[in-house]
Amino acid sequence: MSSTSSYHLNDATVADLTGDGRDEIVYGAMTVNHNGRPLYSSRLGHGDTLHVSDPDPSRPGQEIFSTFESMSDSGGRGAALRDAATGEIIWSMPSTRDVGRGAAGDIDPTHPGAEAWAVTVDGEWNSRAGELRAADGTLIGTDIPAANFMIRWDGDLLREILDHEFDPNGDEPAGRPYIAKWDWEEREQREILAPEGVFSNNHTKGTPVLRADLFGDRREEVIWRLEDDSALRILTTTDVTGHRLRTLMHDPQYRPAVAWQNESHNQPPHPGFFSGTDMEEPPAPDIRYVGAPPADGDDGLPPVRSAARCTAPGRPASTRRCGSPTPVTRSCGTGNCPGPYRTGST
Ligand SMILES: [Ca+2]
Ligand SMILES: [Ca+2]
Ligand SMILES: [Ca+2]
Ligand SMILES: [Ca+2]
Repeated sequence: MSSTSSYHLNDATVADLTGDGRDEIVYGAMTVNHNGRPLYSSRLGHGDTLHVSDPDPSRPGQEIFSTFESMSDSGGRGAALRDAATGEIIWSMPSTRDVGRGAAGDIDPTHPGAEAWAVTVDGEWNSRAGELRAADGTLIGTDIPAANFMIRWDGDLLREILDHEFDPNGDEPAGRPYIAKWDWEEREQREILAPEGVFSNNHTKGTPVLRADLFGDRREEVIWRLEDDSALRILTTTDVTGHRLRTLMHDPQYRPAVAWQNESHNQPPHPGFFSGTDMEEPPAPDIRYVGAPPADGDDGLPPVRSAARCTAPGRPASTRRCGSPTPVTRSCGTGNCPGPYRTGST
């Protein structure tokens, strides 16, 4: 771990990046494999933001968008998108300073996949100057939305901006939160909700108490504290939607993300699939309660999520997938498992 330990971040994400059904931990530039050993280090150094999901569904697997603090460590990269399983840098945003804010989510339906943006110009927490790039790295513009936090709020599948107004020199003890949409034609954000009576947390980060799909309709509720700290208030959207998905809390990557959302430098939770305009319906998650008996035909092992599928003799083509960039030895029925997936038991 010595080669990777100096490249931590202020945030960590739990996700199965290798497709073997076992979670890795992304701790900034350092990614730890499910067995506790380093998977790789991107060697891009420390940074303040981390977004792990599938922002580019045209590329296999997940990608990681993060920003960086030391330009000497990152080689002059203020932010980068990298392959989550290997650390390969796909594209990056140049900068000359600590880039403390960045985000990635689908905010522009005219570009496939999610967009990513960061405060690469002046590094200020509330800057609207930086780079906004499409998932393939195309530079869309240098006007950016707020880069603190995001939410799934209204009826469409795009991501909304969750941020706050904050005057560090004023009398007000905390930030005034708001939700906004990115106007991709005018290239500016427009507020759609500015709730009265509540404050945000965390100084210039301005995060809510929690933001998650609590009520199960794939949109996200947001919890803020009352101005006098006497109670919490849960707000939910009233917008009608024609887009129907399972609750995000059934996604094995999103659910723990709700738990780590408030760890250190808060980050918004992401699912393990692309979420946005023209998204494919995510497959039903293969989950069960701890201690529950296995279902018929279930070998009791975790599902494997990658390219190849396991087609054991005497058994229909399964939705359980067998390929993995990392060789693993696991039971696969009675055989015929391609690639690194080997017949046998652990
Ligand atoms: Ca894994
Ligand atoms: Ca991808
Ligand atoms: Ca997009
Ligand atoms: Ca939306």
